[in-house]
Amino acid sequence: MSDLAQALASLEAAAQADLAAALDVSAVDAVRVRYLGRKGSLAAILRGLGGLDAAERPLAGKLANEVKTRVEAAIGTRRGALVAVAQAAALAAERLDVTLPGQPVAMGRLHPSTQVLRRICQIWANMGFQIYRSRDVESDELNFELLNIPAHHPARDMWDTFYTETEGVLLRTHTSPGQIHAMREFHPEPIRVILPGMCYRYEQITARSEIQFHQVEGLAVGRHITMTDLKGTLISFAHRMFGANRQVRFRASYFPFTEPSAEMDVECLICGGSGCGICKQSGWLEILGCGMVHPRVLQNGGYDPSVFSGFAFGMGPERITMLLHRIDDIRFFWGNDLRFLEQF
Ligand code: 2NL
Repeated sequence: MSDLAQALASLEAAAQADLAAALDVSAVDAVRVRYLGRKGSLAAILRGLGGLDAAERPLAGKLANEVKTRVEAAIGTRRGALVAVAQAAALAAERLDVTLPGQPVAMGRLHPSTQVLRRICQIWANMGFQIYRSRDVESDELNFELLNIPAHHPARDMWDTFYTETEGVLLRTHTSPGQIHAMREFHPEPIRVILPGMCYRYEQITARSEIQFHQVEGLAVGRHITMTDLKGTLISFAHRMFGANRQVRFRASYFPFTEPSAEMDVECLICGGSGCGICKQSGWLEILGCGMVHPRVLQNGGYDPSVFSGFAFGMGPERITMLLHRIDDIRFFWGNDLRFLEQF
């Protein structure tokens, strides 16, 4: 019996010494296996219990269990201390330096034609025009007929059209059908609206023409609106958009929905009027089309043309963007080439 007590005492002492020498968690786990494991020292001692007298066995078992509990507790304490040391070391080693410069976030930007579109709309909003939005899918009636462009009329050739498989439903070729919606919504009140939006034309894609592009159209309807209102308002727009000293001229033109019709040019932004490749030596750049709203179109919008008159205009922000930034190919706009887009 005293042999057994002796063996247990020296096991406990050896385990304590090994624990003190264990410098990391895996060394502690090795101590547990060595002394308390199935093939460990304690198990070997317990196997020797069989040779004791039956009377001595309970006391021997009690002694062995006490030693096991103490060694178990010592392992737990040592293990906890080493885990804490390892955590403290990791915290110190991996400390976050909040003063390091951050990873820059890749910033997006607005598409160049969106930037110009918004500038145009801002100028018109400042001049008292309300922004009106309208659908991209339209009826033949609104896109053409109510704008004084009947079927089979030669003027239809001005707009190559994407038709849907539904009879009479198409992609708008200009934002003008939205102007009819606006007139029908607000008549007989006078209106000043600006209509930005995407338009679609069934065309060969080249450096100068795309199958989709934006248009910004404007419309003013009221009593006693005359051609001088049209000219004064559009000249004011041109001065705000291209500079207060820029010369402006109007040339007679034709649109089915206006009479009379005109085109407005500004002095070339590149050469200032002396003539260059951009303005084809003319000194002028065509910026927009305009005119006095045709009486039939006024009527289709719900206004009495003997009381009301109005002017309208339309411009292409992509074309204006090309002139402002000297972009020589319209296909860049929807080509999604970052080398192009990141320049703006
Ligand atoms: C161009 C020419 C223009 C209009 C658009 C318009 C709309 C209604 C009535 C009368 Cl509802 N006119 N719009 C008028 C003249 C010219 O656009 O070349 N745009 C890029």
